[in-house]
Amino acid sequence: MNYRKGIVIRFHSNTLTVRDLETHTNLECYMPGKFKIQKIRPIVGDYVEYYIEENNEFGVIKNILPRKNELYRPKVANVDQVVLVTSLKDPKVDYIVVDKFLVLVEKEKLEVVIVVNKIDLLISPEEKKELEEFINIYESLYPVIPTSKITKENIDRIQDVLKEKVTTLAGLSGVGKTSLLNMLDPDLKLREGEVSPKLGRGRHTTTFAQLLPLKFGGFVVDTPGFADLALIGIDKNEIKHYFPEFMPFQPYCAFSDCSHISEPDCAVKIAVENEEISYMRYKNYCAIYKEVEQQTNR
Ligand SMILES: Nc1nc2c(ncn2[C@@H]2O[C@H](COP(=O)(O)OP(=O)(O)OP(=O)(O)O)[C@@H](O)[C@H]2O)c(=O)[nH]1
Ligand SMILES: [Mg+2]
Ligand SMILES: [Zn+2]
Repeated sequence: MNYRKGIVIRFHSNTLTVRDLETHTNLECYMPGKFKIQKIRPIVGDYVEYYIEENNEFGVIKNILPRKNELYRPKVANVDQVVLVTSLKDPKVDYIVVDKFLVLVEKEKLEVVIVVNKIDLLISPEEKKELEEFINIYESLYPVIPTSKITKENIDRIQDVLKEKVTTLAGLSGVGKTSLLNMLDPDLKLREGEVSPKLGRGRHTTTFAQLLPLKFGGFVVDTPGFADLALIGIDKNEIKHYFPEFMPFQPYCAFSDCSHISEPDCAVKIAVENEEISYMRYKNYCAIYKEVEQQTNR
């Protein structure tokens, strides 16, 4: 039997859509009962071996190949990177939301690229300064790409980032994730939402996860936006490891298990005072630490 290789891009009630890795065409496949018995269920992003039944236009899943990784929200396998989309106006995304998200991404050991969208809305000197500050804080840690749907700034750079990779888009509702994809590949014709003026945030326009094949190669998951992020399954003592800028200073703290919160002779706190670590990031670290601590004590 000659098996073909494909990637699961979508689910239906009884079948799943598999995109063949060689022909780049889609085929509806079903799973033989044994997968359910073994409790293995393919998820979007899974690489599968399948065959086409004789006289049948359907495919049959033969084997699910081992996963490189598995994201839970959205449920996707084999993700190469996460693109975190954010904005400084309409909606004004709080830095702590960005930092919470980065903690989760670091925990999963995923590559991340930060996109600051809607920069066309930043007109006043204060707004422009805020963008500058944002870039200053984050670009030493992660790639940061400022973009706009209106001016089309840096859209080519986003394309380079997404090309030939499996990417999950993430970010608060209304920051323009879907808009960015429509700009990159108008054939996708995804539904964009309006930011509700009352709430100053979007309306969760995108509601289900599927892998979208990009015309220039690669796949992207256009995740529904979230309103806030819950830090579930995280220990307060591991959070410091997800702030990469703390690493060079950590060995010089007086206590080897220093949490950098209230211990004396903390090299991280000294680095914050000397402006070698961003005060904003440190403040958010403390807030995230306390939030997780409260959760666990409840
Ligand atoms: N001014 C401006 N508006 C934008 C930009 N990008 C997107 N928008 C608008 O912002 C609104 C929300 O955009 P979406 O692309 O639906 O946002 P989303 O992140 O996909 O939202 P969810 O699907 O709810 O998570 C739409 O009205 C877009 O037209 C931009 O760069 N500048
Ligand atoms: Mg969307
Ligand atoms: Zn310390």
